[in-house]
Amino acid sequence: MRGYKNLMKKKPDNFMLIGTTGVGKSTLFNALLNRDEEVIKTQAMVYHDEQTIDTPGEYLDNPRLYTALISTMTTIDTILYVHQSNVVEHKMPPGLFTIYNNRVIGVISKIDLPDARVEEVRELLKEYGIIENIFEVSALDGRTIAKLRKYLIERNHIN
Ligand SMILES: Nc1nc2c(ncn2[C@@H]2O[C@H](COP(=O)(O)OP(=O)(O)OP(=O)(O)O)[C@@H](O)[C@H]2O)c(=O)[nH]1
Ligand SMILES: [Mg+2]
Repeated sequence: MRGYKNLMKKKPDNFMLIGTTGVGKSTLFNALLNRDEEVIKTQAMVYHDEQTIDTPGEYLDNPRLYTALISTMTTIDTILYVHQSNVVEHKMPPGLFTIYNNRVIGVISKIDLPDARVEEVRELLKEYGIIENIFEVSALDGRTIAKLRKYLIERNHIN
């Protein structure tokens, strides 16, 4: 029990969220960091405590804005790539996540959606080179977020 309480006090750090518009990045960001804030559309990079960064979906949707993502990657350890569970078409620029030595974690979001295609999205993530380290989350199920949160807090002790 004490271990659990300590974990709840700690916050994950040193990560950035990347994903196309509306996939649930900011909702996840707030849940991971226990931020009790209303989610509004992200218009610019949002920096929070200890190098935690939320990014606008447009930065991935628009190739002219990749440079903003890429320069931010140099400042953090872990990329959380968020992909919505019911979307199976998306063209990711090859190698975007492997430019630097970032750890990359895949997050399949909104798994509560009735038309979720989680296994197909897993296959897609594999094509992007994300094979292990895939988490399935729903903002409606705190346990799914807690699992990812725990992993992020403990990850530096795993490797
Ligand atoms: N059903 C469902 N809806 C969710 C979930 N997570 C987020 N949403 C909804 O999806 C919409 C977009 O969520 P955001 O967190 O703003 O998405 P975002 O990726 O930050 O979007 P941008 O800032 O525009 O890039 C909101 O209406 C959220 O309430 C989820 O797990 N399940
Ligand atoms: Mg957002």
